[in-house]
Amino acid sequence: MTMRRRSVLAAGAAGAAAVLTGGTSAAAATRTPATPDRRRLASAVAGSAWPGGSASLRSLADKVGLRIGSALYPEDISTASHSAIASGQFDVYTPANEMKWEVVEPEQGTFDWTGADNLVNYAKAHGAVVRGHCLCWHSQLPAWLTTDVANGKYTQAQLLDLLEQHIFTEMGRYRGKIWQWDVCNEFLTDTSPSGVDPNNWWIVNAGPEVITKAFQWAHEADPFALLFYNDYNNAGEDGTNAKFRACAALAESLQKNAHIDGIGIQGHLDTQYGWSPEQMREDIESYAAMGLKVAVTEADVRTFVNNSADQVPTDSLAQFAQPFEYQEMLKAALAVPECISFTVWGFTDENSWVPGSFKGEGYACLYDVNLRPKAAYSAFQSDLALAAFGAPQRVAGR
Ligand code: 9MR
Repeated sequence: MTMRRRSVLAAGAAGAAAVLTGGTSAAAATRTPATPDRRRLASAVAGSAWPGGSASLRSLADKVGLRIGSALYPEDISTASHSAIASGQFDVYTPANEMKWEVVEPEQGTFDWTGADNLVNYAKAHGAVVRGHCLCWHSQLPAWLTTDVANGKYTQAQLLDLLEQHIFTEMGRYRGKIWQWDVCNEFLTDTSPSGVDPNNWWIVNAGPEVITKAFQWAHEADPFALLFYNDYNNAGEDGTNAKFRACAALAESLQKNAHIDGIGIQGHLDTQYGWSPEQMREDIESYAAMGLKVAVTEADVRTFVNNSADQVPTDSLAQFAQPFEYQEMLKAALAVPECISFTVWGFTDENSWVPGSFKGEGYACLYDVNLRPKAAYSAFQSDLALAAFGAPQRVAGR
């Protein structure tokens, strides 16, 4: 099954290469699709679906039922030049920060839904859907909560009550309007073997049942939303694949004791580290074999740059490695029909989180600091155009 899927994609690529080069080699000729397909492919190459053409990523991805998305910062909605890209290229949006607890409830009992509402309305206005992010995470919690917990104000049971309330309030507000929710985020250790981190803020303060309870409450709060567990290094990024195993074990227990629909693979890559695209595809297939859907949720590929304003790679090879790693992630996603969406964590280097978090690094997005599409964007365009000729249709997302 696996091999068949790969060879279909490879055949599509070979066919395209044959068209581009005139298709003279014997090897290319034997792998070229039958005449009608070849005509369709040739017209895609000649037409707007090819690099330099104008076909949007969302229109190309739509042909195989894949939703292609981006995390959005408020300026991506409010600035015309950003919004043209957000709405033109992507059809699933994740609020980079606007649905996090510290933003929606800055003071206990005082809510600010401005950013979250803006994003949900923006998605509706542009024929897109929303990935809600994220309900239960150790980071970006409101200061009133972390201070009160540090001062011993709440028992474990009271803290669980607060989380339950938070989940029902936020999911209730957007009930029926969110396609996928990241319910729990980043609970697993970066060790081998990996497992739920006993030192995680939630595990320490609310107890080990917190993950199961969060998923139970989330399913009750919005039975229409697809519920995801989201993490990094859970699909081929760490050499041992230990976090994948821990993630699969956690999902299995949630399938038994609560409700989970899918696994979010963040996909934050860095060209200085090794990474296995084959392992990523196999891991996605394994999640799918468990009956789970998969979403690539926060893809970006960073590298060392001259400075954070211009973000020009310092190693000329990085200009090839960066788009290549993006492409390999996209191909792994396209190979498995249970992978229903592919989201990048911001589309432009101009407001990417990378330079602020990784000293000396940047160039992580599909567009540069001046909103010009980079090689990775063109690679996505051509891979998605080719996918229409070989990648399997996505399974239906609810
Ligand atoms: O993009 C977000 C950035 O603006 C925040 O400063 C940062 C704080 O941790 O969170 C970023 O988003 C994170 C996401 O919510 C979870 N996975 C890692 C992302 C990058 O840090």
